[in-house]
Amino acid sequence: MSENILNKWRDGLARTRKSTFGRIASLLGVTQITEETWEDLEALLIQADLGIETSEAVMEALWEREQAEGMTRTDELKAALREELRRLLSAPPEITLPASPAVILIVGVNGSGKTTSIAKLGKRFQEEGRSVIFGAADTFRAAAVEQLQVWGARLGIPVIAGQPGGDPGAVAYDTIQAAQARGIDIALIDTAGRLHTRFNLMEELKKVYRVSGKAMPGAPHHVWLVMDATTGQNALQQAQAFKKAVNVTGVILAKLDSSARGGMAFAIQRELRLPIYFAGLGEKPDDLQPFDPEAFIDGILVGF
Ligand SMILES: Nc1nc2c(ncn2[C@@H]2O[C@H](COP(=O)(O)OP(=O)(O)OP(=O)(O)O)[C@@H](O)[C@H]2O)c(=O)[nH]1
Ligand SMILES: [Mg+2]
Repeated sequence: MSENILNKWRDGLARTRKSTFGRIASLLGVTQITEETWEDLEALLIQADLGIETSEAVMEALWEREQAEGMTRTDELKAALREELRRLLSAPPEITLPASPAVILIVGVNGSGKTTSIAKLGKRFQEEGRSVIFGAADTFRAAAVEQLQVWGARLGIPVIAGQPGGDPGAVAYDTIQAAQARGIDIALIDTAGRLHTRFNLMEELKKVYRVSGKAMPGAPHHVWLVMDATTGQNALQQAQAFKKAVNVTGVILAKLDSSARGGMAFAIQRELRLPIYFAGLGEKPDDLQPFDPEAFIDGILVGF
């Protein structure tokens, strides 16, 4: 990986590194491991947003290693922790584009970063030489359509929009048809933010999903859930609800740069069993980076 990209990860993860994981680094200096070390470490992992289950799994793995390897010093424990954390993360699979257009539906709660992530994805796909179309199926707010249109104009990406207050399923349908008619490679469909607990809105999302399949058998080919890294453990419950409603195939973990507790990435992989395709490391278009476990670990644990 280029030094430039590694630095982007380090900059983006500075808050997480300096707060929770920084405290872990100070805890695991060069002393003897005591009962207190274990207690403090578990509390800090939970604070870092690994979630209780994932924190416990890490602690168990470390206890076993303490026995098996006869660890007595905190610096040995620190090295073991880095390895165990790394083992929790996998690189995402290569993004398959099984049809033309490949249809990607973007979902998530309000304000998680969906529309911005779509713009960033559009730019990235274009730079890879693929043609892109945006579908503004967030018909809830007129400003939402405008936001996507502004990005579309800036990037030279066509935007299909419906009537304000109109049927989001119809916009998805029209977007897929337009993509087919124009021979476009990738259709990115934006949806309105919705709370996972709102029954009607989740039903509406299911409808957008079904209607996409009517416009083109097999669509949507991907459903990416945009998660806000600053939300904390609530985000896991939200994700479970979205998984139940539509076939979520992966996560975009946005706003890692705004979060002091980037440990959610571990819980997403271990508890939700979803790949993280991209991480949002800032607001600029090229701040959306393919998720890279090595760069992530390096970014949160510099000095380990
Ligand atoms: N720092 C930072 N800000 C981000 C990132 N992604 C999105 N944002 C900001 O988060 C805010 C909300 O982003 P949107 O893309 O509008 O979120 P949304 O999910 O489309 O919101 P709704 O459509 O209202 O549900 C904006 O101010 C974005 O600039 C990120 O990775 N880092
Ligand atoms: Mg939006």
